[in-house]
Amino acid sequence: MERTLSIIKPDGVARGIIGEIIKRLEDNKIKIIAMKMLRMTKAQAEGFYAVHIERPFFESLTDFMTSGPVVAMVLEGENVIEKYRELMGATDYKEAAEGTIRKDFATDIEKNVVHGSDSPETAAFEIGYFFNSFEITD
Ligand code: FUP
Repeated sequence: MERTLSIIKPDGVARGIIGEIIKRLEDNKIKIIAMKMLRMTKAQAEGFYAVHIERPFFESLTDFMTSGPVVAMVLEGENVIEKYRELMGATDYKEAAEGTIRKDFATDIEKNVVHGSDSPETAAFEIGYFFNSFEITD
C-alpha cells in the first residue's frame, strides 16, 4: 500500500472541476483518506516547492499556487503514486496522453490543474507538509 499527495491547484478550483477530478479518482478505485481546502501563503508555497528554488519558473509557480484556494488530498492504494501520475498526465499538457486530467483541462505548463507526488520519499514529505496524523482517516 502506498500513499500520495494530490493537490487540485488554484486553476482547477477556480474552473469548477473539483468534482470532475474526484470522480476520476473514484472511477479508478483510488481511495481518498484525507482532504482539505486551503489557501497557501507565499512562504508555504515556497517551502512546498523548495526543490525547484533555482528554477526560472519558481517565482511564477509560487505566485500561481497562492493565487487562490487549493484542495489537498491524501490518496491511498497499491502503486498509487504512479497510478495517479498516469491519471494526471505529463507536466506539459501538450505532451500529456489523451484522457488524462492535464490533457483535458490544463491551459499552460504552469496552470496544469493538479499536483501528485513523484516518489515515496516526496510523498512522505508532501503529506506531512499538509496533514497531521489526526487528519488522515486510515
Ligand atoms: P510535476 O511533477 O509533473 O508536477 O512537475 P515538476 O515537479 O517538474 O514541476 C512542478 C510544477 O512546476 C509543475 F506542475 C508546473 C511548474 N513548471 C513550470 O511552470 N514550468 C516548467 O518548465 C516546469 C514545471
